[in-house]
Amino acid sequence: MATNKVFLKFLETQKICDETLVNFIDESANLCQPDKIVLVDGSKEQIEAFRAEACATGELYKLNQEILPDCYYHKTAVNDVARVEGRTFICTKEKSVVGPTNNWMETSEALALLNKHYDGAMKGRTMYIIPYSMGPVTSPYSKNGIELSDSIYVALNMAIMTRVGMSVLKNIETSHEFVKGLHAKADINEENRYICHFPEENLICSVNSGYGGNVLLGKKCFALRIASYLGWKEGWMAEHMLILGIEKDGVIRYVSAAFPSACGKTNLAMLIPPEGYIKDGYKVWCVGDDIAWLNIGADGQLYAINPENGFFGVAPGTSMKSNPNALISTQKGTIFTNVVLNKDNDTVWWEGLDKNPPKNALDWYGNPWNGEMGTKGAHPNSRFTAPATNCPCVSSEFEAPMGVPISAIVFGGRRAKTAPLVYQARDWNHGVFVGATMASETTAAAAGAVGVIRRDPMAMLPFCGYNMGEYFSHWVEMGKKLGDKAPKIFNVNWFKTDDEGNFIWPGFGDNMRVLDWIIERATGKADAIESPIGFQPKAEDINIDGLDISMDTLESLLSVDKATWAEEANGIEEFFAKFGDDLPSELRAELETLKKNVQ
Ligand code: OXD
Ligand code: MN
Repeated sequence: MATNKVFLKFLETQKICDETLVNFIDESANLCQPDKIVLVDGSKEQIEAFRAEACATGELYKLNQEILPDCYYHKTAVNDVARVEGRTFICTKEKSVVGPTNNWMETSEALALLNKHYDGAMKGRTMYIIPYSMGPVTSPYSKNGIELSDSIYVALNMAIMTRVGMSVLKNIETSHEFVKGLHAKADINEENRYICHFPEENLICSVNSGYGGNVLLGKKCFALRIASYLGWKEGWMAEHMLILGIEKDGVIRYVSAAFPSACGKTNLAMLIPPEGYIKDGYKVWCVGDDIAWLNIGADGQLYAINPENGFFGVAPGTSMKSNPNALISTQKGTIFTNVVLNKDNDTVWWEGLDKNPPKNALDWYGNPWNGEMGTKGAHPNSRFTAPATNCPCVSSEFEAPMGVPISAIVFGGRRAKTAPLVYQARDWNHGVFVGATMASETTAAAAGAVGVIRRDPMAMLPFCGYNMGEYFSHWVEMGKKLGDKAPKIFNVNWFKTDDEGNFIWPGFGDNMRVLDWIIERATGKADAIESPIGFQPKAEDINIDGLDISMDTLESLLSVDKATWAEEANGIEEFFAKFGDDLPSELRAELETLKKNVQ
């Protein structure tokens, strides 16, 4: 490909010398043909200038700086409001690498297709070079990325969600290691929208979208899909997990937890313990709300870092009641996307924030709106992009280069009847089975049949960058390496319902009561009873002081019905059949044990 002398000169003046990087920028610029290239240096001055420019073009709207300092509002195209799993591909030379749960495209075919859409896509636009680090810049577990994007919104969001700037560029110049990402908004045509991952080439390509999950390439694309592949090759794990620390008697123990979407991960990560617990000195510290990179440390224990630097949270339902720490996190330096814009005072609103919707507002389409119109003002997937350091309970270990030691891994789903409030896997391999068989049932709130089970192993179904059969084997292998230092594995279900369909467990801060038992078990202090599906607490070991829950109700929350679990085992068998010979024998053996135990 011909080189573009003007851009190459620019790279020279910026001291960008790494050959792969120079070629990547040069080739991308020649293909997309931007008018201008700007290097994102992460400085305050540059961020300010970007904000002003984005406001001038209407891409951002400056909110009330007295109430919401450094906060801005953005609206996406109406056809571009969520991740698009159907248009998300893992591209490899051989199909077998991606397994039965991913969309696949052959590498050269995908590149040819993408090149057609990138051709001239940045004409008249600016291409931003965004050097970013997933994880603290000084951590040996962190990884570098370069995103080339023609969206100033992407540049500003990446500067919140990741560590962006010259220190990352310096790292790349010495390590020569980075993941390439190319994003062009093009004309936001959903028929030509592609989110493609090339784990064998360390490359991510996104075109025809401006929505966060599709274009903030550090998040799902790199930190989960590419990173899970890298972890498989390099002996670590990239997981869709929150990380939290529980402080008790001055000691902090860390838990990582995986839940499918809409199961309250951000709420759990920032939980405020019940009053009695606070009096007893308990505190919860948030290390991360979405992604954990797990490495085995020099002492043989499992350590977690959060590769992100911010929260890309769902706004609707976030309130002072459901998650005060998340709401407080959004009160400065935040970009709000597709929420309601209150025209009376230039603030924002969304369903579930409070009971006072604005009287004179614009809904997420940009149309005049007030709370009495009977329509939703904010898109259900409207978001806030907030700096993690805003969070009142952010962990002091948030920047720790070696991460935090994990005592327990928790899996969970939304099950109306099957799964009890909590149980512990008998050992690591059983825990892998528990994670691999994770599922959520559809609720009446969503269109379609109620109670349909969607299996979502380790909450990674849309995010695993390779064959999930191999992914399960990788989990088994990690357990062998960890040996008796492996964290204990648990399953929770906050969503059991009574016969009228009401949730029995209060959830939110009261989930602390279950985490408390988990930590006691993980540190060998609490008792348990053996049930057909694993270890369970004695009812008296779950503290229900101050709760309006009887001992009988608690017993029913903890109960395991063998007939229901026999059906569950059949469902698991059907799901496992997808993986054929790629399913590790250890998981087959666990299924046989379950079948025997629930006979
Ligand atoms: C998700 C998210 O979709 O975190 O899981 O945005
Ligand atoms: Mn997520």
